[in-house]
Amino acid sequence: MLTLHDAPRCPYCARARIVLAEKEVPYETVTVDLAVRSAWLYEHNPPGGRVPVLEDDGWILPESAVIDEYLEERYPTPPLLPDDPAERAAARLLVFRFDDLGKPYYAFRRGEQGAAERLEAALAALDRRLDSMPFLGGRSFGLADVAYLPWLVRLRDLIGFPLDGHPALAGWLLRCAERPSVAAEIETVAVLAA
Ligand SMILES: N[C@@H](CCC(=O)N[C@@H](CS)C(=O)NCC(=O)O)C(=O)O
Repeated sequence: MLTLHDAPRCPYCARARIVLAEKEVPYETVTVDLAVRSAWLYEHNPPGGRVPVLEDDGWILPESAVIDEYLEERYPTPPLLPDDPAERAAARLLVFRFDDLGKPYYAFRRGEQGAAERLEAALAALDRRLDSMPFLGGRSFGLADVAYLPWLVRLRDLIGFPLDGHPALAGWLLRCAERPSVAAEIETVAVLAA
């Protein structure tokens, strides 16, 4: 049995939750209070004791992007990376470059000057990409979408950041929301927003 050390408000944990739901893998959840993290977490994911952490039969894996790749290989059905090597690489590149969105997102959350403009620019880059393809990773939903969705859902539903200027991105969010895995995450965020 898998165990996910998880925090509902953590978007990195959401990456793992969405992949586990896509693959319909049963797992147990250890809900972590981010303000009071256990010695276990610091010991097994030093130095910060961050979540998510996945346990698979006693074997321990941190880092959301690595967890998602592990789940993809361990549970290949349904596939969340394209068959074509070049398309797979393009999807991985997008995950690898997540900080292009993450940095301005967290700068905006911290209220840094100029962060809203930098965040708009990052959203515009995603919007341009989605002008020519239905999903961030290409023709079908996959790990690249999972890598970005939790932040976009929080921007839209928790922070109220307008996405009106990015119609392809807003459409992609609606398209992804049709999937039970993403709908569940939207529900998690709605509870946080309530
Ligand atoms: N690079 C890590 C980042 C995980 C992360 O920053 N998690 C946050 C919660 S959203 C955390 O545990 N923060 C606690 C802290 O940094 O003190 C990943 O992708 O899993």
